[in-house]
Parts: sequence; structure tokens; C-alpha cells
Amino acid sequence: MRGKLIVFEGLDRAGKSTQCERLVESLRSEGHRVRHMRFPDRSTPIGQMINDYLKGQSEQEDHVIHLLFSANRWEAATSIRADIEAGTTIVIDRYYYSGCVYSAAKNNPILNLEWARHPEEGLPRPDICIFLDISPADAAKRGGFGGEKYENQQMQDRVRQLFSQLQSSSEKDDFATIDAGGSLDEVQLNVLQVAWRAIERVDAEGLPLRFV
Ligand code: ADP
Ligand code: FDM
Ligand code: MG
Repeated sequence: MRGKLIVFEGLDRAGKSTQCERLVESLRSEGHRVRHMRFPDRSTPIGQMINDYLKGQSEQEDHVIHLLFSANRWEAATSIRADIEAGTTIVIDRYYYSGCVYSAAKNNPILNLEWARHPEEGLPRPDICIFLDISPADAAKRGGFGGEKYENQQMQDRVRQLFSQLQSSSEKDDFATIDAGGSLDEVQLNVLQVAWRAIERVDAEGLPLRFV
């Protein structure tokens, strides 16, 4: 059986990194082979350019940074596909949905959601994208903004709008939305149910890996 591609998305402080780790642990303890990834992957040369940009240590034109985020996924795409075909499940903290909405949230006159999606076409497509939904007010209770580029109220509000636009687009069936406002354990239980359902569906129906 092939591995599955499971992605977490959501606003800053929605709980993505925490729940991603918990899901990886649960799946491993059930005997699944699991690779845990995150985007941006700051460890590669392209990822280091992205890191410098997010930390305010370099400037990049809007399209250029957008394409670097995309290139950072493309440099991993072949190995994602190979692992899935070899039976390893991949759980990723942010993927091309973040790529589209954060860039489009800048209100650049050219770089809208449609433009933003083009460089992502052909990437391995998630079997499920778990969207951890939190209101900006509840996210704020989990601590203030850090120092990175997009951590401000205006961006977060726009990103939330654009995520909800994606979730009513042709991609809507890829999303499972979970209320991220509950306790860590409550959210985890819902995440596990969604992940199991997605895994069972792929196996029961013999669904092949698809591409964006
Ligand atoms: P993200 O990766 O989406 O930015 P994190 O997983 O890093 O979010 O969580 C952000 C902060 O909120 C962390 O301090 C984490 O411990 C806390 N947190 C995460 N999920 C919950 C939750 N369900 N309830 C309360 N606090 C949470
Ligand atoms: N981000 C993330 C993008 O703008 N484009 C992308 O393709 C991806 C994957 O980078 F503000 C943004 C989203 C967030 C920042 O956040 C990285 P974390 O804290 O490393 O998840
Ligand atoms: Mg995180």
C-alpha cells in the first residue's frame, strides 16, 4: 500500500506544529512509517534565502519570494513522491495552500490567488489537508506576534479570508476543517479521526496519489 500525504494548514498559532508532531507520533506508534516535514524547509540554500526574508534580513520582490517558496517545495517533490510510492506516509506542516494565500494576501496587483497557484501545479496533491481553524482573537490569547515578516494583524485577517476562499474553490474537497479552539487533547482527537478516515479511504478505494 502506498503512503498518504497529510498536510496541516492554518493561521499562526492555530496549533499546526503541535498537532503535526502529535499525529506523527500516533501514526508511528500504530506501526506506520512516517516522515515529518515542514515548509518552508529552512535547511536548504533556497530555504535559507526564505529564512533571511522572513526574519527581515533581506528584501525580495513579491513574485521572487513567492517563487522561492514554491521552489522550496519542488526541490522536495521527487523525494515526497518516491517515499509515498514506497509506503511511507508524509505529514507536512504547511504546504502550497500557505504558499498561495500568504502571497495573495499582500494585495500585489498581479499576484492574486490564481497567479500564485500556477507554479504549484504538478506537485504531489495531499490526500487530506487538515485546516486548524481559529479566530484571530483566540490565536492572540496564545501569545503575541513574533518578529517574522507576516506576523501582523492585517496579514492574518487577509490570510484567513483567503484560506476560506480556497476552501470554497475547486479544491474544497481536499480540506477537513477542525475547530482549533479546543484543548490540545480535544483537537488531537479530531485530527486523529480525520487522518484515519483519509487513510482508510485511500486504502479501501485504492486511490492513486494525485497531483496539483
Ligand atoms: P502554529 O504552528 O500553528 O503556529 P503551535 O503549534 O506552534 O502553532 O502553537 C502555538 C502556541 O499555542 C504554542 O505555545 C502552543 O503550545 C499553544 N497551543 C497550541 N494548541 C493549543 C490549544 N489547543 N490550546 C491552547 N494552546 C495551544
Ligand atoms: N509561508 C509559508 C509563505 O508565505 N509561503 C509558503 O509557501 C509557506 C510554506 O512563511 F508566515 C509563510 C507562512 C508563515 C511563514 O511560518 C513561515 P512557520 O512559522 O515556519 O510555519
Ligand atoms: Mg508552527
